[in-house]
Amino acid sequence: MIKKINSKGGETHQTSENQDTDLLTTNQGIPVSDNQNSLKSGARGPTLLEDFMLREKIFHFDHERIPERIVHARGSAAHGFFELYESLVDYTSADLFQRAGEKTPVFTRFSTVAGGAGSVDTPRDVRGFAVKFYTQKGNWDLVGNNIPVFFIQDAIKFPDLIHSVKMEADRAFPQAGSAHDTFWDFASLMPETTHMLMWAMSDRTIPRSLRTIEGFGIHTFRLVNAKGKTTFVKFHWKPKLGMQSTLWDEALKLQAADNDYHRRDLWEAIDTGGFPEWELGMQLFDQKFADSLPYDVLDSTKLIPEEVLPVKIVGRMVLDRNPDNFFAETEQVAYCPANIVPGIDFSDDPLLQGRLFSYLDTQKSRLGTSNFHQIPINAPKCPMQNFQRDGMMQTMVPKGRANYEPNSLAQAGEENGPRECPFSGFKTVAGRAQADEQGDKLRIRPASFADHYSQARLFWKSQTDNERAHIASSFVFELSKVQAEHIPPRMLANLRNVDDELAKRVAAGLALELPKKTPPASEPYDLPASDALSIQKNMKQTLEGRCIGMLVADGSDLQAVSKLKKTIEKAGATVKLVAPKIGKVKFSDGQFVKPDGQLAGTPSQLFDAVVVALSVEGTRAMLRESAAVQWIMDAFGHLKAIAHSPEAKPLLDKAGVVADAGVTNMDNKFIEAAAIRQWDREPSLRTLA
Ligand code: HDE
Repeated sequence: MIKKINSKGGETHQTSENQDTDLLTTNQGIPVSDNQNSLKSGARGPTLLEDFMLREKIFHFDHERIPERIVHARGSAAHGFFELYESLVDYTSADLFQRAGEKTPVFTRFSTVAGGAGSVDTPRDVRGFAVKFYTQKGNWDLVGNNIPVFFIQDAIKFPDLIHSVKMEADRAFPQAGSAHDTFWDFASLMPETTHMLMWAMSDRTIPRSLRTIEGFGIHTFRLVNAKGKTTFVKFHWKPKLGMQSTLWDEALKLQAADNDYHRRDLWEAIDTGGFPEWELGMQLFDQKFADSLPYDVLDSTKLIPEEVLPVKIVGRMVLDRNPDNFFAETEQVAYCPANIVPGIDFSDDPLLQGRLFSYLDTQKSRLGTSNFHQIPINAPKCPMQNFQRDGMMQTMVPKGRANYEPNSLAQAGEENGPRECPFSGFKTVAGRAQADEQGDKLRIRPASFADHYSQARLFWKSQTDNERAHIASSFVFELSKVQAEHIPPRMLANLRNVDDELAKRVAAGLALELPKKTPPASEPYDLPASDALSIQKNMKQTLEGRCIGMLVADGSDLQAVSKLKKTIEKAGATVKLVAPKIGKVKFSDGQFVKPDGQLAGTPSQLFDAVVVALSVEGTRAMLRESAAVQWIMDAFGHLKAIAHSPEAKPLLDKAGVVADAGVTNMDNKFIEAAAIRQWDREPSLRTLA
């Protein structure tokens, strides 16, 4: 119980009635008598240095921030579990993959790459997808992205890549975006980035929700079974809701509508019991299969199409609990690809090898101490003991003298500490992924990494017409922001190796001449198209997990609104009422209802489909309200289904809505239309490249 007291000076004191449990103290446990006023010499006099309570409070506040991650600074995370469908004992001895039905706790963090911790959620950017599995045999971190390939082949180029994409060094802009000179300068000089650029310019980098992205471990890893037999593996996460993205114009407007769009979406979904779920898949193969491929499985700019090697689904991850504290958990969590458990091993992928060093190193500078593994979110949930001692912020209190090994202290009746185990301990696989070319010390790229365009071409070929138009238009948008005139032609020259039509469309969009082709290091070849690479070919026609906005105003028909709302909710979506005033709406039958959002602050970008449920009187009022006209115009422009009451028709007309399959009455037709985007509408609305 808290009592409120107003003091003579007018400030509010809240004092606790239960002094045993609710007593405010300093960090030393000293009871605080006044949390409103500093210690002064006289009522209006100077503050005294003696005020240890003030100094402690301000001192701690001054140090609240820690260095943000150099990449992936902006992120959102949640707790959950991984559940195994079937034992993988034939492939791996990893404890979490042994027993069907077993659940392993996880903490999963999603992130953008380029922006700072306070940047927006919806720039065009790759999304990080990092999962910490707290297994009974130690922590395993699968630190991946939502794209199955990467920009570069060798870790030594990572600082260059990141410097080029982050805000430019002298001017500190642009924040969180690749549409600027230095990124395209670097990218166009590095043909190995081309495949990833195709993904980055596709709708994969403007997801609708973190709940609708795929995840990939990217590198080839190894599974090792109890007999020591190894199997190569590529990890995949498949979202239960299917993939879904936004449109570029929508993503841009979302930046204004809600900086925290993805963070809020994830939080609210978990908070209201709509737990996001992904299935874990594995592409499993052996050396013979790897040798049969025309590309190198150690090259992170290459993928193995699912049509060539199917993804075996082995379990599911459910995120069912929001963090208790953002800083303690989401900010302090320290993922590291080197956190690996017996039964899983690395490959010689030179990008992965560099990452094995980087993460541990960066955690030390971010978290300030080599004891960061003791922070609760990073600590394993299985027993942990060794002879490492001391260091800054040591919170464990090891007992006895045994801080070295071997020792014989047991013979003196003392604890002698833990010992290694040659059977259950982590053992590195002796074999190499590629048996040849080992031994010599060389700074060299293998010839098998030389082809930079064939899989970029595969990606282009595998998209729908509409997706291709989006990719070409993204290149146009990004390159149109490049001020140094020599850079776009160089990018076009590279794109000619991917596909001449793509290069021509981008050149036309920029009104530039098509330059001569960059001579490729290795002549690209054609691969069969892969449907799995397209978002639109894999979208689920469902309302599950989506959010529908309903525009209402005084005079709206509550019965019609309630009926449609119920049907939408039955189909798995949530409904939010948007009205001109947040306090209440007076429906036609005289009932008052409190809406969820105010019109000007709740634009239609926030919804997957919309309903305009206005009366004659409401329509008349909204015709004079630009936010209402814009609300409908954007929903139409973003290819969303729009249901409307007959009375709202004049407002739709004013917003330029033209009847099509996505414009319906407030009936079941809307449920069908709202499950997809109206892709056919797009060519009539904007000029795509
Ligand atoms: Fe990272 N990366 N990375 N990265 N990465 C970091 O570690 C690095 C790469 C990825 O939610 C940093 O703790 C190098 C590929 C994710 O906390 C840093 C190279 C993939 C996250 C680092 C790569 C990733 C990071 C910065 C090239 C997909 C966020 C802060 C060799 C497979 C994890 C930190 C989180 C974070 C280094 C390339 C994914 C600096 C050197 C490829 C999801 O250590």
